[in-house]
Amino acid sequence: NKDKEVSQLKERKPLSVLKKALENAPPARDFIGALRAANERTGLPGLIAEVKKASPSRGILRENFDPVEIAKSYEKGGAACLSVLTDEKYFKGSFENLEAIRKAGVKYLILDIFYHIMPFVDHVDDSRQNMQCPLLCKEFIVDAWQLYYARTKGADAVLLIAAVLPDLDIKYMIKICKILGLTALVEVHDEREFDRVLAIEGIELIGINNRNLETFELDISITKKLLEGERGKIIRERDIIMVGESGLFTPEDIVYVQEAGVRAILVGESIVKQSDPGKGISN
Ligand code: IGP
Repeated sequence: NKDKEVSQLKERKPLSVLKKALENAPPARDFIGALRAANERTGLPGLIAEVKKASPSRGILRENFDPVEIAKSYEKGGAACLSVLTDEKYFKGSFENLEAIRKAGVKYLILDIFYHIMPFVDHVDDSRQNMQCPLLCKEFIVDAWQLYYARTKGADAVLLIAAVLPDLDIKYMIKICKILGLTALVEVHDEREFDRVLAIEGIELIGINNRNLETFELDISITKKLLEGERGKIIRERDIIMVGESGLFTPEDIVYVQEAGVRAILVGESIVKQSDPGKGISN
């Protein structure tokens, strides 16, 4: 099964080649810092906006799918971070999309107007206009090679799914993430997974997926259920940032998970379907 999951990475460059490529790479961006800052600034959960073309449960979500346009629109609309599906098999994503978004420039209207009326002011277009949002690589990660690979493609954070990874693997991958400067978003769906993850040292960011990855059943009360009582207390004591993931559509849904204790949310379907995805954020 593991082999099946990673077979999409048809050609695996040797680790030494990836390490070499990372020697001169700029440092990863601060994913958690961006979420905290957005949460403090707005009083609402920081938004991780997902660039998602399709899903196994919903089929094609957007016909004219231009990942870079969607990403720019999200950033302008106020997203704190972006999540980019790279899994091809189930979500029709790709690492090319991740790389393209990392390299894309955002045109800031105000700057454009400023340089238009003051053309004699020195400016370097491209570096100044790179997108700022840290990027989460949304992939089924089952081995450390994928962490290095994600980092060479521009990821600042990766998803580690407790349902598919034994504790030892999570611990090991978290160590590698720290070495690479990557943030790990560790995803859980039930009490058992949550307790396993809470027992691991060095966890800073945990996502509660409201969708069961096997049955696709969706229930946002899972976020609330998992954060009640003792577990919620541990989270607050350790200042772990919780992310409410999946099935969030209305302002009421967002208030609901915020009151349950999340300081960030991960939203795909409801915004990627809008004709203007960035505007979808404020609606
Ligand atoms: C986004 P939604 O319901 O807003 O489109 O969900 C995100 O939570 C979802 O894509 C997701 C996911 C995952 C996909 C969360 N965890 C793990 C694949 C694998």
